Amino acid sequence: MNRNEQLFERAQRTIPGGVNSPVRAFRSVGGTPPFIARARGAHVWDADGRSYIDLVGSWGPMIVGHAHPAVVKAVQTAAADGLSFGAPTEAEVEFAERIVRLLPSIEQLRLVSSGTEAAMSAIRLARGATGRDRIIKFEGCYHGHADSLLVKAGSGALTFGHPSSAGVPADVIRHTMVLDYNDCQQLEDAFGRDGSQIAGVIVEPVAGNMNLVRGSAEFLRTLRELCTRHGALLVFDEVMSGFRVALGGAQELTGIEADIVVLGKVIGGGMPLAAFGARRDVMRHIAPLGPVYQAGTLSGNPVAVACGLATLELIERPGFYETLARRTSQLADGLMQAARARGVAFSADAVGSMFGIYFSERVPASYRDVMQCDRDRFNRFFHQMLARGVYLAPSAFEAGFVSSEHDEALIAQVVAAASDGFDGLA
Ligand code: KE4
Repeated sequence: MNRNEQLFERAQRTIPGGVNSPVRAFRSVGGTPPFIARARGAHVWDADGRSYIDLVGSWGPMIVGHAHPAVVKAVQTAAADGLSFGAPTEAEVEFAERIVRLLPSIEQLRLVSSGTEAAMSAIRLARGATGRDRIIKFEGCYHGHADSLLVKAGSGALTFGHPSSAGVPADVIRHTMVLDYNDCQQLEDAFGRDGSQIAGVIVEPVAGNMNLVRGSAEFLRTLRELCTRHGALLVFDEVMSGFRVALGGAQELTGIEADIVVLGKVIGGGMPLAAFGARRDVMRHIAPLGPVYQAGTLSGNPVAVACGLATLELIERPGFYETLARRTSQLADGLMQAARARGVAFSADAVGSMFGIYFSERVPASYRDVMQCDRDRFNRFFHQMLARGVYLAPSAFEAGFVSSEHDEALIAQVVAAASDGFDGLA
């Protein structure tokens, strides 16, 4: 057994599945996950010393690459002054002011430690601010593992969700309605029927948890109009798309302004830091100002905030997003050309520096489309790429991520590995 296999066997004795987050266990792609020993720039190294071009980027946070010197220095400096105080700090104020400047729809925000916590708090805020209970989410969208959001759709029609996890009582999710992503008619029907009871709608405006699926302009516009008309709050879950698809996130890209924005991943630069924010008239409901309780021992942790601030500093540099988007498009186009040259049914899409790869003739526009993609071929391709030193997300239903450290030579290297990988599929 190699070191990864030894560690995986050992890990499974004391950690469920050997991992601290299920997708890391490689259960959908099979095989043994590399245990990462270190990372720098666009590369990670496993316990056997093998290096990989990393296209997972810790599932999104590492937009400036791993162990960026300026980020590491900021973390080391902050850590040397203490790890946690449970008290306000100047850095949190600076951080909040920067987010408010970059995302005009947010006048105030609250920092938390994970995207799950941010999304959970946003739902509670929508309910508290409107005095209503019902929420709408969409099949294929993931908003962390809070009970009321761990719900998958029943059929595509207007339906009340069924728990997608044991341990979630039916009466916890009876207020959660699950609709089909990008289906405007279902939205019209739901609001037509229950509009006055809907506290909010939570959506990934650019979905990345059913693989990459773009929210259509009509869908997002309809969402915005219906929420406004019925007094429901539109919650953009931008944990993945925030500061990833553009500096202003999906709100900039789509021109649609949300009532509450959920953030995570990039804003923490790889450390436990997430946030939810809104206009002042919404945030005034949050304790200690208002009756919606929300709290956290490590919320706004000074070391995590230092990491986030250093990352936000770097992504504001002129041309950062244009270069990222260009490189990511080069990757998507290169993969499609390689597949086409080998007669492999394959498509790819890129939104900013998020990308999706699909073993299907066309880019999916819905959860149903995604389910038609050839998952087995993806799994075989995944291992072809891993064997050639390219680390893709270990699931056919996840997006990939390019960082500023993925230069054109590395993009070309990934495309070359894919060409061999497509050959290997044949
Ligand atoms: P966390 O609690 O994992 O920080 O964030 C939850 C979350 C909320 N909203 C969106 C849009 C998200 O993508 C996520 C987390 N994304 C997954 C990747 N698909 C994290 C990876 C994992 O679960 O290990």
